[in-house]
Amino acid sequence: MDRTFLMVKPDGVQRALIGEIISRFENKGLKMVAGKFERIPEERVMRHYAEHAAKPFFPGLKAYIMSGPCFLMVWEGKNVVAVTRAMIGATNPAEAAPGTIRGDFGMEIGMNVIHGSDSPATAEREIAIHFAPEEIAAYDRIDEQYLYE
Ligand code: D4T
Repeated sequence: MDRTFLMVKPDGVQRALIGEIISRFENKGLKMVAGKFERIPEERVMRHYAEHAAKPFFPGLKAYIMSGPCFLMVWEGKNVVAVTRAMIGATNPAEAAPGTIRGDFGMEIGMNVIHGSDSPATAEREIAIHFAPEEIAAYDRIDEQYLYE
């Protein structure tokens, strides 16, 4: 089954949105297979956002991600990367469609509540940065026969 890396960012944690966000993905039919609550160490923030390291917004992005604990997760499901990106919405919450997580819960690009991997290759890279293989617990959900044809 496909996997993705999702993370409730420090604003989402402080605004007590972890439960709401998990519920949306659970209700959709996706399956959480790993989760942990932590302040992400600088070294992993740098690896995670390596592609943005030279960009002008990077210092602010790094300070924001390290400003408090995040909730990091691995989720499974058919086409989970595309499905979760659609549920998360546009990068800028001001432009994100209503009904998406950023559209419903955010105001500005620098506080956009949640991260989701943007491709299967990115997902594999990000999962490897944040989780050891033994932290990921594969299991069957009892409703899977009514979620997938
Ligand atoms: P993430 O990676 O956080 O899920 O966001 P996206 O995949 O939707 O967007 P991104 O990689 O282009 O941006 C990463 C991160 O940087 C912040 N950001 C981005 C910002 O603060 N200012 C900006 O101008 C941009 C482009 C928001 C998300």
